[in-house]
Parts: sequence; C-alpha cells; structure tokens
Amino acid sequence: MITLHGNEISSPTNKARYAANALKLDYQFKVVNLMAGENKSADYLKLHPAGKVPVLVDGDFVLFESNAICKYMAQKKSSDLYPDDVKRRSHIDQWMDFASIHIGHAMSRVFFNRVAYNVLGTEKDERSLKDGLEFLARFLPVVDQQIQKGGYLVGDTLSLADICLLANLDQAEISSVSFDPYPQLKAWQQKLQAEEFYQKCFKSYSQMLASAFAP
Ligand SMILES: N[C@@H](CCC(=O)N[C@@H](CS)C(=O)NCC(=O)O)C(=O)O
Repeated sequence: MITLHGNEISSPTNKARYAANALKLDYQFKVVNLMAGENKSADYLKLHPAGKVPVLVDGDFVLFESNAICKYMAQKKSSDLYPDDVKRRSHIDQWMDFASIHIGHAMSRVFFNRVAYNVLGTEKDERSLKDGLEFLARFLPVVDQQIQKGGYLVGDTLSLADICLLANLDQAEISSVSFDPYPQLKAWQQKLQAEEFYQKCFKSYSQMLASAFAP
C-alpha cells in the first residue's frame, strides 16, 4: 500500500492527499510532526535528503516533490486526471507549474508573513509580504480568466492542475487574501472544496489551521 508522509498544515502535502482521494487510491497518511523536527530525523532524511514533506513510499519506491507524487499516483491508476493525450497532458503540466511556481510561492510569502511567523516565532519580512501580494495581484487574474473558459484550468473537466491550484490557494482565507475580485476562481474553489476528495481531509483548511495554531 502507498504511504504518504506529510503534515496537514502543508499545502504540498494536501495536494498529494486530494489527488490520492480523487484517484480513490488505497493509501495511508503518516503525519510528520514538523514542529517537533521529525522531518530532520536520520530515518526521515533517508526518504527526503532535504527533510521536506510530502514523501510517497510505494514498496521500495520513494518519491518526493508533490507534483511528481500526484503524477505518479495518477499514472499508476491510468487516470484521466493526468491523461495520456500529449497535448492535454502538457497543458496540465503547464498549469501545475504555473500554480506551484507563481501562485504557490506568492501565497507562501503572504501566509508566512501574515500568519505563520507569529506561531513560528520568526521575524515578519515586509518586503517578502509586499512581493507576495504583488505576485498574487498579477497571477490570480490569469487563473480566473483561464477558469472562465471551460470551468476548469484545462478544458471542462477536473485534472491534476485544478488539484494543484486548489491546494496552493488553501491558505488564502486565513491570510486575508480575498477572491472577491475573481468570481470564476471563487466559484471554482467553493465547488471543489465541497467535493469528497477535499472533505475527506478536512471541512475547511482555515478551521483546521486555526485549531492547529491555537495556543
Ligand atoms: N516543492 C515541494 C515543497 C515542499 C515543502 O516546502 N514542504 C514544506 C512544508 S509546506 C516543508 O517540508 N517544510 C519543512 C522544512 O523545510 O523544514 C513540494 O511541492 O513537495
């Protein structure tokens, strides 16, 4: 059976969990306590040399990087979430990269400097926050317009690209990033958050995080 090692606070971990659920994969979720430094233990570093989550273990096969994990699981199930058709698959790759590199990184900057720094006891970086907000203001309209075309990031059906973006946007609410200016994106997020693959993880990422961060 597949094991996903990760932490539910982590968007890349949740991306892999949403994908595994959407694929109806038989898997177990093993929590790695980041606050306790479990990701830096000698045993964990054998799975991921940089001590990051998530990691997938399937027998003696070990894989890290959430996008690679999602693609591995979808290919294992021959799923249309990541189909064989080279053009559709390449568009899914394109939007997964866009969501991770541009939106995910920007959202992390905002999340860390509006929410997490407080809990982690690190210093707030105003410059990083400003950059994150500027990047989001530039890139969120792009996905909003793309979703308007067919209802999803690639055409009119769900794909790994949507799951990737959905996870990357989970921290928006608790980070006070409003989607009011992006009606397509907002409706798309509400629709996908109501899906079983999401609800199996938690009812709301913000509520889960608020209780995880509660003193
Ligand atoms: N690009 C990686 C990002 C993984 C990552 O940065 N994970 C964070 C949690 S969101 C982590 O493990 N942080 C612990 C650390 O760096 O010590 C992926 O998509 O899997």
